[in-house]
Amino acid sequence: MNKQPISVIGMPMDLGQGRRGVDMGPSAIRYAKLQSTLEALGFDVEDLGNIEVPSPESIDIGENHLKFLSAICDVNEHLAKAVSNVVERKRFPLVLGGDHSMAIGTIAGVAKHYENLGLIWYDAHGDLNTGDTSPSGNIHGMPLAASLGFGHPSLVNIGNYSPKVKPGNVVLIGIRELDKGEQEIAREIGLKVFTMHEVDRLGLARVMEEALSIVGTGTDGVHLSLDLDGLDPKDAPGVGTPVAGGITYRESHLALEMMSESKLITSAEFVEVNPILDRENMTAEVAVALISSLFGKKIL
Ligand code: B3U
Ligand code: MN
Ligand code: MN
Repeated sequence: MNKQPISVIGMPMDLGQGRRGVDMGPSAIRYAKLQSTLEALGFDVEDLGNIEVPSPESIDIGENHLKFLSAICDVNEHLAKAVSNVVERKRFPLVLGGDHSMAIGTIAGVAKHYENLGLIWYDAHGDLNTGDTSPSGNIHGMPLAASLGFGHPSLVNIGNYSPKVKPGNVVLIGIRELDKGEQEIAREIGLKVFTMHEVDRLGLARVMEEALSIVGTGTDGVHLSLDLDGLDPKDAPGVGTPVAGGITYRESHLALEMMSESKLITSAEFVEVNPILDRENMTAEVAVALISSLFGKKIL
């Protein structure tokens, strides 16, 4: 078989935001038949189980502008090691979440294996806050900033190195909500942000062509960090912070199909699935459908 084997890791993280239930995201995605779907596409798939994450009720919240900082750092160190092991074994890391603060760990585990990692951030939000700019203190609004080297030193230095990615190797897609501090940092470091304005104006196909050309130039790997709230809440209702006016189900399939055709993607995570807020596991099923497209499912 010439298809790269896949290793699934669950990250039942729900310390990075305020709404309970996103810790059940990995179970919901597995229940939506992730493994058998990928096996039917011809992949060797192993499921490494979940990283252990304490429940928010059992630990101290700590400082209000960086809620659960210490526990989030601990579990992200564990995730980074698990992900790094998968890359060392030449398998494709597919990480299931879990709130988006886990991306700090996933990316820490991946990026040290690449000189120049590209990064696609598919999300309604920029996740570019730091403890100083965040309106909520929720760390799931900070992982892209941390991966770029901005924010609290303990978040920035997960895996003992920083930064994980360079601004010129990053694209954001689907963005429609940015806090003031996030706008400032995005402008300051010249991030390529495809907001919903560009999606509507250019069409998703053109946005993806441009995005893939940016992350595919001068890089030696590309990580996909896909927050299900990047999709429109009508298509993916089971998320903690839905924002109207998002990327549709169909457009998202096209996006993932184009990523598959590009053969650029070397690791991926699908995050923020919250079964408690969902309707009949719809959002987890959307995640599995999109994962199938990423791994080359064709209609004909
Ligand atoms: N930007 C806001 C809201 C938010 C970020 N990410 C999500 N929501 N999912 C914040 O709290 O940083
Ligand atoms: Mn996010
Ligand atoms: Mn989001």
